[in-house]
Amino acid sequence: MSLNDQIPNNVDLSADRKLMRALTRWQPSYLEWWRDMGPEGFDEDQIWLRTAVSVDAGGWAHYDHVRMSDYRWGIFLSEPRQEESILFGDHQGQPVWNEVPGEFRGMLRRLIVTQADTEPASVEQQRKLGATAPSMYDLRNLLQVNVEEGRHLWAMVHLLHQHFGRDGREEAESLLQRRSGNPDKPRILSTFNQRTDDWLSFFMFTTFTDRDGKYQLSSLSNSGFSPLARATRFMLTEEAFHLFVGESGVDRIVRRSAELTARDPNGEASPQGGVELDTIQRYLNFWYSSSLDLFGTEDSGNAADCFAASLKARHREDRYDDHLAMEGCYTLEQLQGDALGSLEIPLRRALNEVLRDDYVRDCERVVTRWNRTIASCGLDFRLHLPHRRFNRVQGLHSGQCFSPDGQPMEAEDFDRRRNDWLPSARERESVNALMQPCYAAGEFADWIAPPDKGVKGRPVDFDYVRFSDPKRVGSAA
Ligand code: BYC
Ligand code: FE
Ligand code: FE
Repeated sequence: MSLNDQIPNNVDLSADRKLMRALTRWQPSYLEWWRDMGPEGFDEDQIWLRTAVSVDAGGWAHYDHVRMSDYRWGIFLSEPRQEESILFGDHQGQPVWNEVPGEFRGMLRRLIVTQADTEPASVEQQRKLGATAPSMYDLRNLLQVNVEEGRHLWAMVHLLHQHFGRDGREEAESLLQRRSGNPDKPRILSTFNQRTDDWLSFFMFTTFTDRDGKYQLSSLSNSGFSPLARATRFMLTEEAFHLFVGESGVDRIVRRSAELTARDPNGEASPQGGVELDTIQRYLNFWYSSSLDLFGTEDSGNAADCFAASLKARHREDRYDDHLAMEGCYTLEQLQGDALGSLEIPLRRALNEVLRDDYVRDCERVVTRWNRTIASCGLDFRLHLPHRRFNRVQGLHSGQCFSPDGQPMEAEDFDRRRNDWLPSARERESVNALMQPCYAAGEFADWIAPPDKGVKGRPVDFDYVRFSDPKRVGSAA
């Protein structure tokens, strides 16, 4: 089979011999990485997966049972918009670029590599989760997310190979060499070196960290560099599912915890085999604060430069009247001495924070939905987002201690309260102890409620996974 057949694409791959050659060389390394670092233990099983086969709004994905080891990752760019001109920044109004502008080569490469690096990182973080899937439905969703993050890596590597020559090929190799959490060759961004060993972490990650992905991709989707804009626009259509997995996954845990809490004589979920609502809050605090770090520094020259270069816009840049962002200031709150003070910076330097503002609002909506579920079980307990200063390790508020409501505090006081606000090692162990596989069609682990409906019109008890070894169904192997 030729590479062109192996890689579904709409970039006329077969016509570009040089690109074909580069990708043909990279593909074996990718497959080796996938075998070593991709989802563990399901190579021979048939999973009901969607595969991107075109960019048609109506039917871009094909759903079928696929043997994991036969999965094919495609390369797709959204169709160009007609008569496209650059929407924002110093090059506003000029025709979009189809080639890399020489003066922005370094900046663009850095953006693409940073984006690319997160994709395999997340697959590595999720490598072992299949062994403890709470259901066949959830196992299928995990593997769906994994193959799509793999495809996102392909999308970025395609850009590196096509537009960055030898540097691009070297970067593409390095993307397969770094490893999440490895102190010698870590992934680039902080959150992507954290462990996601349990399904509560996985659902928090897909809620909060994939949502950073949505906002970063959204701001790249108007890039003046058209191939990046078109690649990220198509990635966003897949991202929606990852966010659904996270938001609905946490919601189902919350529902079960609330039901068990309401039923328990002492109002606790854990004696009933569930996750405590307090524990869910602490996991939320951890993943949300870590994901806030992914937006970079509040006062950022990089962000200003990328916007000026018309490479990285704001979320839904088309909403704005002024696409230059030269006028106006942004006021940041910052610790000055012992007290909070304000700091005014030019709008362009504040664009990381502007993007974070949109993200925070979106997260608030999600938490409101989870709280509705708790209320429907008759409990007064409510989840909430911690303040954006809480537990930050990047930017203006890093290296300082703030309570979840954003008040400055002494490091010793923070350490004393740490286990009230963030999951302790013991708490992680107790969550991990709940994680036992439940692989029979239509059955679910006790700590999570079933979903309302199945995938793409299929019932909840559909055989989303056909195990090559039928003994695995129902076994706690
Ligand atoms: N950890 O001005 P600064 C996704 C670095 S997620 C470590 O603050 P800038 C996905 C920064 O790189 C979306 N380092 O930052 C989700 C810089 O280093 P250098 C991923 C960090 O550049 C789930 C230095 O600190 N996409 O797709 O304005 C599953 C100071 O720079 C961190 C993107 O991120 C951190 N948290 O903004 C799968 C889009 N934060 O270069 C996938 C591309 C900052 O001086 N990336 N640093 O050595 C960007 O737009 C920007 O690089 C960032 C940072 C927004 C990340
Ligand atoms: Fe992705
Ligand atoms: Fe994602």
